[in-house]
Amino acid sequence: MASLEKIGACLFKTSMIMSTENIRIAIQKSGRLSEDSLKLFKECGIKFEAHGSKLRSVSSNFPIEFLFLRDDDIPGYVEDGVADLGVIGLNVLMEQKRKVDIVKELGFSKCRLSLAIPRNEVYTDLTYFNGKSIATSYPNLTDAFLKANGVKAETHEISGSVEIAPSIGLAEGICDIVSTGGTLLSNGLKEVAEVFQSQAVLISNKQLNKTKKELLDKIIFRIDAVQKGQNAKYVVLNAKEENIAQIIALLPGMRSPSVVPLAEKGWFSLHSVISENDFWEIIESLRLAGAEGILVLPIEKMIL
Ligand code: PRT
Ligand code: ZN
Repeated sequence: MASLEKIGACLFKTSMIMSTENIRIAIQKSGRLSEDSLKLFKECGIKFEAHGSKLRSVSSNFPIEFLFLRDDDIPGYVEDGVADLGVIGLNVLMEQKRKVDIVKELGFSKCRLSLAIPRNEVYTDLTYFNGKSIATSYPNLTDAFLKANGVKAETHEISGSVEIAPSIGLAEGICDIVSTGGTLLSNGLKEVAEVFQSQAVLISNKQLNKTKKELLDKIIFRIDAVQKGQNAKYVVLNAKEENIAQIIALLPGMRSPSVVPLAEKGWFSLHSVISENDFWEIIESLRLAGAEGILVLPIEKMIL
């Protein structure tokens, strides 16, 4: 039979677990932000279930609870405190003008809000839009842009399929989200001016308590590590001793590269971390400087 002490200790532990405060984060249930949002938190080492009709999921290894919502509802829920955090496109956030903090740019779902007109129209500059009608799902961002540029146009808010507005005579131009430009092209339109650049951002309620602020700091720390790892590559190469100094001078490592002697006398292996872009720029110089057997490996996480 279990002793009273053991039962007491057990109850104490249970109440500790129950009193742990979860931070609540709203992410898009299904759409262009969903997959990358799920991937990001999984790469941050946060375990949770997200499938099918699930609207809510509690992590098994981090005090966080996920709410799966329509993207348009996320800024409002974060402003009201129903959720503490949210992942949302900057375009939706700025259009809604909600009072929340943007705590991190997440670097995915990149797109732009642009003005577009029928392809056969002659476009000179923004004055083209004076006196014209523009269909958009982003009337606030569009009006602010037109006003800032001294253009007097009429915006018509429509909620979807904005790109067909000119062909059905609803408006003379549109202001819509563009990513590859394929949708504009297939609707006989051309992009003429960029209004706003967007990407997914992590937003936070303005009044997080101390515990939730600490949890947010932990989440940001993990996201930073994932993001740094994504931009960096681990490079391993071999070189003769006499070429080491010149090769090191080419490698912008975290501190200085590690130089490890190889079994063959006079040869060394160099290990360093560089950004992928830097690597492509210096690859030729590395080879000319005598680097051989160059390996480029992905980095999962990077903590500086
Ligand atoms: O159902 P729910 O309300 O949650 O989602 P939604 O349908 O409102 O949004 P969703 O999933 O389409 O987009 C979510 C967010 O992804 C947007 O708010 C943007 O921040 C971002 N994003 C990135 C995009 C695009 N790329 C994009 N290409 N949002 C929309 N588009 C659409 C655009 O409206 C146009 O119809 O794709 C078309 C243009 O794409 P291209 O590649 O042909 O130029
Ligand atoms: Zn939406």
